[in-house]
Amino acid sequence: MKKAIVLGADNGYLNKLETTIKSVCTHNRNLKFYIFNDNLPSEWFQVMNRRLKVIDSEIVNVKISNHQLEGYHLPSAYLSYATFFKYFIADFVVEEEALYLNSDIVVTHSLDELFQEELGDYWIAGVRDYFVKGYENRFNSGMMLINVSKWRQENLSAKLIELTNKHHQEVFGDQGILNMVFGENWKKLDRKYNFMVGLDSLIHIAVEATPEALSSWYNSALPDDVLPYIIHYTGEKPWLHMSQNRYRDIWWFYQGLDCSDILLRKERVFQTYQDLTVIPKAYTAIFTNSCELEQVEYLIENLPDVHFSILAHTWVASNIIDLMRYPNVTVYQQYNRFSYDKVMKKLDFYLDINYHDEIDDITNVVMNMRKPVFSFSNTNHCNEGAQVFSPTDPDKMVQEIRKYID
Ligand SMILES: [Mn+2]
Repeated sequence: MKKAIVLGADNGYLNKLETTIKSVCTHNRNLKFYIFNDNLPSEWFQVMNRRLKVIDSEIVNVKISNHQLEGYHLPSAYLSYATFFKYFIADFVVEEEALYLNSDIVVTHSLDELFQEELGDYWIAGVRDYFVKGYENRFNSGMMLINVSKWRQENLSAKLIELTNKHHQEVFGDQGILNMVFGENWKKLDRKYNFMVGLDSLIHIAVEATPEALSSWYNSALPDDVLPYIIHYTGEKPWLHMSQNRYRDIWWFYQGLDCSDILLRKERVFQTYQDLTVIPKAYTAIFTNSCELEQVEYLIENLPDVHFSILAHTWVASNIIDLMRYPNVTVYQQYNRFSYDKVMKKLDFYLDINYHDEIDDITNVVMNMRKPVFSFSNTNHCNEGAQVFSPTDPDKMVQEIRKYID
């Protein structure tokens, strides 16, 4: 039997929806997608159906245009009324169980194991929201393995609409209502089935921001050895240019895959996002609290095979953001621990070229890693150990860096 997968979306989310579908199809076949919507074009369904046939799969257009969902209060700006489409699952899905996925999710693994979970009398199987105190008993409604027969028998959609009419102002959207109805009667799954990264950039607001609390959350939020099977980009979305949540590159990997690569199961040339892009020859970084960086554009343009990461504790000025017009630049404003670790793990050399103070004792950290530091005489923060150049002769620095990386 085909695995039923339910997604809901509005037209503005079409390319996100496709990314989720492509990720599922990369690791699974024999699928039946139900797409709940009120404005997706029929042509899209025809094209998708033709493509999906190759992997014994199909897509169903569940059109629900007569609804009052748009009138419901949403707890945050990045949510769409489409999130309420999941209420109607049992009215349209004919299978006994179905996997519901938000469109800000990618699947990185076979779903066989998940579909083998016994649902018994549970309403759903899911993963609890957040990894911090106070949320232990609530599930996140972005991924649910749904007991469709039970939902149908109990005429759940009518119940949910009634409750939402009453409570939508005071609860956390559909998730609040579903938790209200299901109470404790949901099966807890391992978090690898709905690995949420929204707190990566919000944790300093969500918990008391002492260094101890942050570092204990950081350790508890790391995945357990394996890449999570289902990654959920709660909070900041990976398709926004400055968002910092983890696994951005994984979303972009699936976004960048050709349908034919997936469907025809071509010899997989592409395994990671890096395969789809240019792999840098070396990685460097600049930590700064100032928007003045000596000769930065000269260095970026003359070292096109070096990837530059610019990190700041603060919001950054527009002249720094605009450096992202170069493909070899990433800017992290208000950088978090995950970004710091990601950058430092790859670092080949450091550029001490920022004006004003040094932050995070960074040149010492880099020297302790036994990586070279390149400085200009007017920005040098090191007493010794750095290779210092004149700001009027940046080419000399470029040549020395070339010698080091070539
Ligand atoms: Mn979501």
